[in-house]
Amino acid sequence: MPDTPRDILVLNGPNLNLLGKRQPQIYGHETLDDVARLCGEACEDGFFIRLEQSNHEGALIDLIHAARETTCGIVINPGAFTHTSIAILDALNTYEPPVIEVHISQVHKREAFRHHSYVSRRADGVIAGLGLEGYAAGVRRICQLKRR
Ligand code: DHK
Repeated sequence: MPDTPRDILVLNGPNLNLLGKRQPQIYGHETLDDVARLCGEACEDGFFIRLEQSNHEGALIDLIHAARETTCGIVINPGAFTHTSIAILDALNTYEPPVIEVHISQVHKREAFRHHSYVSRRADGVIAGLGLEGYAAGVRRICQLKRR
């Protein structure tokens, strides 16, 4: 019997590699390294953070597939693929453990095309507008669900 996975995948989509440099009035001045630090701090003992980012839809799907047997939850900010990608939704539908969807900005206060999320049809929780704290909240939620 293999050990139960204790890794949490924190998965970031397109343009989030530029966090801290990109439209800081919307996304803030903190970087993806800060996301990693905050998630590490939020992670309970016995759980581990694996942070990934890609600008490519297929690469994100491959990372979700690879996470199926090796992680106990995904915190995902799909970036703009949130609003366009049935393929990422389908990949998440192959994944059994908890999925928490995070948006740094409050997408519902923004353009109408950001109000719809394909990923929300699968997500067990959705967080928007809390800045980077949303990632930490997602990690805390997965630890809570998996320790039950
Ligand atoms: C990030 C993006 O890159 C946008 O395309 C989304 C999301 C919002 C965020 O708030 O983190 O619309």
